Amino acid sequence: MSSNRSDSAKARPASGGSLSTFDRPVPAGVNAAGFGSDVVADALRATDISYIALNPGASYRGLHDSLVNYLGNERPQLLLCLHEESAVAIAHGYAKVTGKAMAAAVHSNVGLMHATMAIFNVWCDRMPMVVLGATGPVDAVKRRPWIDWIHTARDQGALVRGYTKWDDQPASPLAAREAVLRANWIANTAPRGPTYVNLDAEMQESKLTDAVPPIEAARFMPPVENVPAPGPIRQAADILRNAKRPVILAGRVSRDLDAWKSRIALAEAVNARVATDLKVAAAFPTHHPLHVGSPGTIGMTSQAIDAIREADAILSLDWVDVAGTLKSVFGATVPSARIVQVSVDHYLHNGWSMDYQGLPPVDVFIDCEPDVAVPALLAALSPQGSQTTTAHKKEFPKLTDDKLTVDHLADALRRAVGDRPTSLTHVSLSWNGASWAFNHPLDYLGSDGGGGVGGGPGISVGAALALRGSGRLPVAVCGDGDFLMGVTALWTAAHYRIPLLIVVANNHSFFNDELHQERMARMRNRPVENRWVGQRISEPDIDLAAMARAQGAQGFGPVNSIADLQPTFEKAIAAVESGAIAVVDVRVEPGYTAAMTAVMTRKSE
Ligand SMILES: Cc1ncc(C[n+]2csc(CCOP(=O)(O)OP(=O)(O)O)c2C)c(N)n1
Ligand SMILES: [Mg+2]
Repeated sequence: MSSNRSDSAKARPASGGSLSTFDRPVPAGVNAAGFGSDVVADALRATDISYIALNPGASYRGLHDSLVNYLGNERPQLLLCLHEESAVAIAHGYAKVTGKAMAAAVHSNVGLMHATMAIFNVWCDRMPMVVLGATGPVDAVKRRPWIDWIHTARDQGALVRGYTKWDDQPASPLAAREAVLRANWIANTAPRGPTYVNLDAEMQESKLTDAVPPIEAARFMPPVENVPAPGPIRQAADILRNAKRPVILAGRVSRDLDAWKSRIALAEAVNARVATDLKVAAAFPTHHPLHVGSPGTIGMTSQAIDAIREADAILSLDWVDVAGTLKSVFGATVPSARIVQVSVDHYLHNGWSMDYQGLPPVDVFIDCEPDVAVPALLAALSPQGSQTTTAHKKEFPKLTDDKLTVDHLADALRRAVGDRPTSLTHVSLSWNGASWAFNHPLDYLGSDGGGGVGGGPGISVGAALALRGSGRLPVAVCGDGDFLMGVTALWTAAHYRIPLLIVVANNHSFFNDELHQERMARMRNRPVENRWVGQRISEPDIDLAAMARAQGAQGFGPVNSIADLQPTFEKAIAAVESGAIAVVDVRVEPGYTAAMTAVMTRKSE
């Protein structure tokens, strides 16, 4: 396992920009910690957390005051959000770019309840985050009538304990300081994940009676450095060296460019074919000659399936679902290929959520992160130089249909973007992985992690925040259902001037579930024509561009014709480059890729 801090520093290509001119409080003249929550605020500053995305609440009014009037709303700075789900999603997107925890603050009980799905997304995506919560006074005598009682729970952390790495409800300011440092340390240490600190209102608001002894905070968040054991590295290198048809499943890896290059060098050294996945961020150049097929979210391309079927060795670099992938290729038969798994994910598995997936057969297990294992494997193989000479492929889907499809959307978007460095911060379920080339670890940031629809807009705002000043154009492609659930995250982007382009692949439907109804109908010999009932978002049509404008973004569309796509995207990109948030509503024909449709509509299962 590699270091939490040195890794995240390496993986942090963008400054995250500075929002320091926004929401400036008048100077309060406070220069010494006087209350419990001042100690918590000092601890948050010591963790180097830049921002706290929040929706406010009386349960943490003490901390809120400390952040504004004691720390002056800087390091960390508050980012107001209209919903707790977007507060957490914004911190999620920020972590996807930087590899480092941001914080989200949510009100007692109800705020945390709003936040839960987004926290689950963070957990499944293995992203670091510190979630700060609060509770009405634990001491019942101190509670205000009614409201403090409904907003106090005996064990609030139980709401999120199944999908956080650690939680605590510290009883004193010093214990709270320790909890904040520990929460940050645990969240940022691989396998990464969200942590939750619940701050008692009375503890926050209490006057300090004794001076707080200073501490050197960094000493309480030591970098965790693990190196792979030499034995498994040697065995894995032997397997790869002797394999005739090795396959690498490139899964959860960092945004570090050197690590990206190492993976290319490894694939080329053993002439391995490489599969990637849209569930996680870019892990390998999709147009490299060794990349098989194109990445998808559900269902693999036939080229990837064939490569895995023919493989005599499979190296999983923390692939999200090795067992499920093998099952989809071999059914119940256990493959004879030698399987090497590189992962630290097992340290996180618990009994609440099954996001750990099936148990795969593994011949050699390398207990560290892929970023550390790959250079070690390369060193053990000592390759004699690159074996690959073929040029990169430059193929994108052929456009035959005269109706406007998501492939047309992608084609026009690609042309409008041109050679600008671009980060896809999110893609819709209807996105075709073949329609975009990933050539850099920041070219694609992966999916929502937990399959929680509504995360796309917030995650994209957080990613765009982290990409400010990097010279990269943040572009999100959201489904209409996803956009509608998360649209108010745009207000935060507008308020803090975080430029971002969101393209809505608007098929007027929760289309994913139309396919599920189609499958049900097929299995039961009932009319598939009815699959749209209870799914279609029309009559009335929702004016998505107007919803964007209502949040302070620029709204474009609806775009109904193929010819209008590229010019509209060009205008929207110009708006983003002048500092705006732009949303383009594109009315697309419903449909998914052939691979995904095949998996979703087959008659069995
Ligand atoms: C919070 C949540 N509610 C419901 C679902 C079930 N669900 C999965 S995909 C989907 C449809 C999403 O619609 P949209 O974003 O428009 O994408 P489309 O399938 O239409 O391309 C739904 C409702 C979910 N995954 N998460
Ligand atoms: Mg839709």
